[in-house]
Amino acid sequence: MPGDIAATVASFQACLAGSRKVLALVGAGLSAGLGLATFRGTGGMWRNLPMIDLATPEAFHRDPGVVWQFYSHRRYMALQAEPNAGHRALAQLAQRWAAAPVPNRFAGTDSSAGGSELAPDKQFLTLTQNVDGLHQRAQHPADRLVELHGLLFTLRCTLFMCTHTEENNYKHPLVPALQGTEREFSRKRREGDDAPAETPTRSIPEQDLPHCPECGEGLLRPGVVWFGETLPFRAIDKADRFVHEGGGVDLVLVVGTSGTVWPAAGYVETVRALGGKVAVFNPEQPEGDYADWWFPGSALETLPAALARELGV
Ligand code: BV8
Repeated sequence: MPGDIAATVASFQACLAGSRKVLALVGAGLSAGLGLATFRGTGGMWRNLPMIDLATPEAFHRDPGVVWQFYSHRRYMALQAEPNAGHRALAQLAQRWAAAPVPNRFAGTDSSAGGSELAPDKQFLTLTQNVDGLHQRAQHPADRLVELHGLLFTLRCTLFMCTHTEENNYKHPLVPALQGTEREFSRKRREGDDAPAETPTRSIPEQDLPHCPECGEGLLRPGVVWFGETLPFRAIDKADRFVHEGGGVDLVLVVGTSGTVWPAAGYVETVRALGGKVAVFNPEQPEGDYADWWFPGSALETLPAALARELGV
């Protein structure tokens, strides 16, 4: 490891070891390379449709069939993927810190402090923007994971009066009409390639789309947060309390995210404004000077390497 990288890792690891409260904000880049497109990596396109235009209530209202083909494809790809070393490293940190109270930093300075009594546990929380379910499959403790934008495998009824929600629905295809969403052909015809230039989206009649088994009437939708929709209150509340209560966050790990989507991106700024340090795990160099450490390369390699000492590996 070249000297400057070794020094970067060593100073990061010293900060991590001395931290009581660490936050991770995770984006699509952590799952990149698992066949799961990032929102910007493929030019933010899916079958020549801008992803950001598909992840909206308006798109679903306009043509639920196209939106369901988009999400059925992503469900399928997420099911084909396996958690990587980056997912596992975060899960291991969350597991390890759950049982790792820190020695009272002020032990011995005040007899009433009880000397060797332990300060509150070291606290760790992952805020993920990813909806692919790979953190959970990496055994990330659920009480230290906040899915800011929901999950592909949660389904919700869209009928106003119906509250039907189902979690962990991994069925593929959800309905026969969504058969064929498994494969995504390249958008550009390669020389001599007989694959279609792109897989045209089909027009699917609404009655053939997933419907609510409870009310029998409502169309089901993916249980994700679309652009223009508010994040789940419980997610925001848990994230806000972690950042604002019980002492500031000492260090935030910014993993595989462009930091372009709000309010998720705002947590990094808040931690920094409250005096926390920032470590970025991304091939793209962070703009400006907000990062105290930058680990270029793929997070599935850089993150486990940076956490190795704390994980005792
Ligand atoms: C809301 C689920 C109230 C669906 C997603 C200010 C405050 C509040 C809201 C806004 C605001 N400004 C604008 C808004 C509106 C909007 C927004 O942020 N728009 C953006 C485009 C400007 N926010 C909202 O609508 C949110 N709702 O706040 O409600 C409200 C509403 C309207 C107006 C005001 C207030 C809801 C946002 C949630 C949207 N749902 N996902 C689905 O997945 O289909 S967002 C979706 O896109 C992802 O979840 C993710 O959050 C985002 C993509 O971001 P990234 O994960 O960072 O992925 P990206 O491709 O961008 O970057 C990948 C990065 O990885 C890159 O940096 C790349 O270099 C790096 N990388 C690549 N390979 C690797 C790697 N890194 C490491 N290793 C590698 N191998």
